[in-house]
Amino acid sequence: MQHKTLKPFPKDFLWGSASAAYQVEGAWDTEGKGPSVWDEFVRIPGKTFKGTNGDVAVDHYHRFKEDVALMAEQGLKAYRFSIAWSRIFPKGHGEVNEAGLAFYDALVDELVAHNITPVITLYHWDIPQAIQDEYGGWESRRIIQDFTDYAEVCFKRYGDRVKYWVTLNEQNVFISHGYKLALHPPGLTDDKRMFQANHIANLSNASAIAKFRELGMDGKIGPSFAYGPNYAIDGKPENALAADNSEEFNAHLWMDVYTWGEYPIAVWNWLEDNGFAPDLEPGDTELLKKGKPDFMGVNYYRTMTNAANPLDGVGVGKMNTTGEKGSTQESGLPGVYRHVNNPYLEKTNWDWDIDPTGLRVGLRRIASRYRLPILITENGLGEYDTLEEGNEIHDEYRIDYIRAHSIAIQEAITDGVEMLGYCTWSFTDLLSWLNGYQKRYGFVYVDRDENDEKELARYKKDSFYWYQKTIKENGANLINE
Ligand code: BGP
Repeated sequence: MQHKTLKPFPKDFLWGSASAAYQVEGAWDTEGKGPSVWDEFVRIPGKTFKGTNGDVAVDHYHRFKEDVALMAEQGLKAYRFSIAWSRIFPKGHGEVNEAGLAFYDALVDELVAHNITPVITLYHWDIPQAIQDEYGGWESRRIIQDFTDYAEVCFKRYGDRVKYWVTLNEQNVFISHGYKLALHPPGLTDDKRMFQANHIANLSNASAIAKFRELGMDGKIGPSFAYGPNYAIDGKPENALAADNSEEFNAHLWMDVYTWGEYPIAVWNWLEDNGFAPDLEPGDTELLKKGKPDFMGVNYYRTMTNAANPLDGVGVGKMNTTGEKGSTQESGLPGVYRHVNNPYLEKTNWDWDIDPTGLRVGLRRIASRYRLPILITENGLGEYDTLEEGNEIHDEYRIDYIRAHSIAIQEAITDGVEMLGYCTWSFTDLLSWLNGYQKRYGFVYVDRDENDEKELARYKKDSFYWYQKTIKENGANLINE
């Protein structure tokens, strides 16, 4: 629908930006931190682009004050970051590492002192290696208690200053990449184990939220979900059904469980028919139903376009992690859907469709289906940047991207969607898990690459100033520019 005028952004709209511990902190074995699964996984030859790792990353651990000063200069209203579980519990449970807690205390204090709202992600993919070794991590129900205990320590330590909490980041991604595609730890290709681990992650998510309620925490909590709304390639009914299938298998399978504690009917039926259904134990559904979030955290990068896929059709396809445009292979789920090229959309050099309208579509679908407010916890453009003379970076492509997506948010607000905020990915450049350092997302350029850490100097890109203006005007500049 088209509107004659757009509603303004709410006065307290959180114009923010985001990061994750492993991608920015470095200091991987500093001050008592235990190794996480990523610390080990990146050492396996061939797993990451040019063998990159987060040992140093962009050294945020030591430079967080400089980074927060830049956030303050930009006028950022919110900063979403994750806590590395193995800094707090080096072995995943048991003894707490006070130095780890103190680091995040200092970061939270620094943010609050600069009027930046902290948004804490409890889990952004870096489970302590010790519990992976001890009991198989997400494959054991023991993690439910360990994750809840870890969450409780964080709630109690930071809850006086932190009012926004994210439980699990992109459960759909770390589970599928970890247990089906072997692209993330623990590097498996086993559907049965994947759905089992996923169910246990669902229970862990619900248990942490239930603990938040039980403690009477003052604040809001929810998961961050990687949502790519699904289109059909055309009006052919089989393709429309494939798009519905993909929406069920790639979105409802998680968001229904988060909100209602129930698996979508057609997916559950398929899981049972194929022998992949996770073990449901007595009390599971009750626990899942206690996990209703206060908001849906949404990480939006792209839409997916679908066509029918026969039972002997396309399965797993290679992803583009090199930045060679056009190197992504087609993928799908045989008998369910096939992701196909959308000829209407421009793509990034990593073959991700650029689709601001898709964001509006997605926000509306979530608002209507789940009746929850939405916090965009990630959205941004991963591209090559060029450092030019005078340490300038002219990233007008990123400005265009963020502007277009911000307008889509404003349109969704005008459609009636309740929006809490918009955290772009990312504030500084950082390590892209599989794509090295050359795929950049930040407002702030960090001078390092795959081969050389250099001085890790920070330089403001043109997008830094553009977002600064947007925040200052609370988005009033967007449609007039
Ligand atoms: C999300 C992750 C982020 C970030 C982002 C960009 O899936 O939550 O941690 O990495 O995607 O993805 P990439 O780094 O693969 O370009």
